Formats: sequence, C-alpha cells, structure tokens
Amino acid sequence: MTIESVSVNVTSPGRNFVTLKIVTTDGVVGWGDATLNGRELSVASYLQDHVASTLVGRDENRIEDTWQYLYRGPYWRRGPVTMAAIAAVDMALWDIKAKKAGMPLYELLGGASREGLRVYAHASGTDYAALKDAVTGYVEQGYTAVRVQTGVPGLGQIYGVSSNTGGKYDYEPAKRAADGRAAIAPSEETWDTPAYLAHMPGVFASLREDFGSGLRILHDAHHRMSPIEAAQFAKDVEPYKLFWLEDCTPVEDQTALRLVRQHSTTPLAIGEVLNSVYDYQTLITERLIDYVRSSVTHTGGVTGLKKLLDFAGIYGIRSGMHGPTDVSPVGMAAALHLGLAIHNFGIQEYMPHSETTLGVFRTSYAFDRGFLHPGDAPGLGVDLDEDAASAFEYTKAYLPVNRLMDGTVHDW
Ligand code: EZ4
Ligand code: CO
Repeated sequence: MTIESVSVNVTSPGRNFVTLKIVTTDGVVGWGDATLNGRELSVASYLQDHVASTLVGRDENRIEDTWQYLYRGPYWRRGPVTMAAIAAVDMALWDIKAKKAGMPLYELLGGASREGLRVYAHASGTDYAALKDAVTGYVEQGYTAVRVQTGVPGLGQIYGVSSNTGGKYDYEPAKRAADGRAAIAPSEETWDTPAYLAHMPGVFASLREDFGSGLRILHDAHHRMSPIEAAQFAKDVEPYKLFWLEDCTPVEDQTALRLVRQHSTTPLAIGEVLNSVYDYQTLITERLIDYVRSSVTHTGGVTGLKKLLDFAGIYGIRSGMHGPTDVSPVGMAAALHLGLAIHNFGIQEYMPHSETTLGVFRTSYAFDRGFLHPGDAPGLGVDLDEDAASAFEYTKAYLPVNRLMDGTVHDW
C-alpha cells in the first residue's frame, strides 16, 4: 500500500491548531500535529505547498526513511517550522502503522515501561492567596506535581500567570484581539528581574510551609534571567527543593548553564523551543540539564524526539515533554505513547484542552489522580472531527512581547 492523499487542516476551536491528515490507498487515516503557536500558517504552508505532493505514492511503512527524506532531502534543516512539519508527517505515519497493527502506539515503541505518566499541572495567581487556592485545587484532584507562577509586586500582567485570581488556569497564551477576532500585533508586558529575584524565594518558602515537602514544585522562568542572575536564583531557592527550574536563561545559549550548575543543585529543565538533538549536544554531554522539555510536535515527531531522548538517557537525563494547550490533542497523545514506552521518562506537562477543543479532537487518553495514560485504542487514539473543525475559522493570534521598565525588548 502507499500514501494516497495528504492534507492540512487548520482550525481554531478556542485556539489555532494545524493538523496533518494522511490517508493510505487501503483507507487507513493517520493524524499528525503541526501546531506552532503564533506562527501556525508557516507550517501549514510548508506542508501543503512543499511536502504533501512528495509523499503521495510513497510506502507509508517506511517511517525512518521518510523522516530522513524530509530532514536531509530539502538541504535546509532544523528550526521550528521544518521540525514541526516533519513531526506531523512522522506522527501520522506512526498512527497509521499502529492502527494497521491493531495496537496502541506505545506497544510498537517497546511496550509500557510504567503504569501511567506522572503529570504536572499549571497553578498560578496574581498574588500568593490566589496561587495557594490554585495549588490546593490541583492537590485535591490528585496531582502530585504543580508548576507555580505568580505575579510580582510592582509589575502588571505577566505571561504564564492567570488573571482570573483563584480560578482555573485557562488562558490562551497567544492572544486574539479583545473582541475575539484576529489580532493585529502582540500585546506587550513589562518585566523587572530584580523585583522577581526579590519576590520568588518567599513564594516557594510559603508553598513549602503550606503544602509540605511531598509536593513536587516546578517553576518556569521563561528565559528571563541572565546567566549570573539565574545562578543567584537557583542558589537562593535551593532550600525549597524544586522539582525543576525551567528555562532559567535564554535557551539558545547552551554554555550559560555552566555558570548555573557551578552554583547550585537546583534541577534544571530546558528546551521547549529547541527542535533537534543537535540543539542539545552541549547541554547533554556536559550534563548541564536534568530534563529535556522538547515536545513531539516541535522536535521532528516520535522519531526525532526518541533519538534525542535516547541520547539524553545515556547521560542520566530524563524527559519532561512540553504539553501546553498549544500542542494539540494529537501531539499530546504522541507524547503520552512515547513517554509510556521509554525508560528515561521524567514527568509530563499537562494543561487540559478546553471543552471547545475537545469537541473537535476526540481523545482516548485518560487522567486519573495525577497520572495520564494514552489509552489502548489502536494508533495514537485521537481523531479530528473535520466537520466540527470546519466551524472554527483560523483566527490570527500572537504570543506577547516583553519589555523591561525602560522599554528595552527582553526575553520571555
Ligand atoms: O510558553 O507553549 O512551559 N510551558 C510554557 C508554555 C509556552 C507556550 C508557548 O507557545 O512555557 O506556556
Ligand atoms: Co516553559
């Protein structure tokens, strides 16, 4: 059998998603996630205009060969757009292979290495009372790990902090216009690292007082610190035993983490914006990180991320796959199958999709008391309802831009 058709679906059930559909000559359908938050149409075009026709007539069983064909073939390689496009093709081909085998994908990847995947939730609040409420809510649902983000006195809205205090963390990071229509440009936020450095250790101290030592506490610094600031921060928060500190410095500067490592034992996670094993070469071989944050969707699919995680495993580094709502349910399912199968699984990020999104993507993964399982449906276990999807037109949305108090554009 061969690949008969390849098409790209762009839909916006609450937020934008790009999904690849591959159909074989014997009628098997495979789905792949190609969503790149805020830059969605570039990946849709890469797939539709440059990749789709080259796949028709190919043997759908040759997953590694197709991966190499798309990675090496076009000469231009790596980068988020290319690697998200390759990921979508790769996921769809694995979905097809597993459906044909009549097995959930994790069985083809070696079978389950654990009963379920420990996940962490996103808790946030503009002040400590709101943050505590949010964490309490997750603990009551059985979560054993929570990422905490909070407002900083003197600063306004901060990316990653929900403004509906005490409520569920359910923001759409890439913002549409206030009336729900297409945005024209990103919103802008203000940042001040000294204020953050002064405030955060006390937040972790309060969390430990209120929730004890058992709760796994994670924090995302979103690339905002310089190397020496990150070293100070990681050292200051050491007593609170974070599960990890994420993206403490701008991620493309791999050797920045040497300085952080020299000064603290706070575990480090990095890489949601990285897309290939080569982006991690120094980070892994010098053991500068503890967790790999890459998602299946942005790292060349199951094939691409498995190469990276196998390499990381040799150095005792574990997975911490990116799982925000801008990874579609298809991408989330791929992460769960891979995470269940590999030995060096660490933890899985889990931001549940909205009801609107789940009305379009039918999933078979299940959450139970702090753990996720991909389910046992053949393939990835997710279907896109194309009729339902067609009701939600693409709506341009942007991630925000960050500036320092004096107006300088800053990392975020
Ligand atoms: O900012 O996925 O750890 N998770 C994160 C996410 C990212 C968004 C960007 O599209 O940092 O919320
Ligand atoms: Co992050």
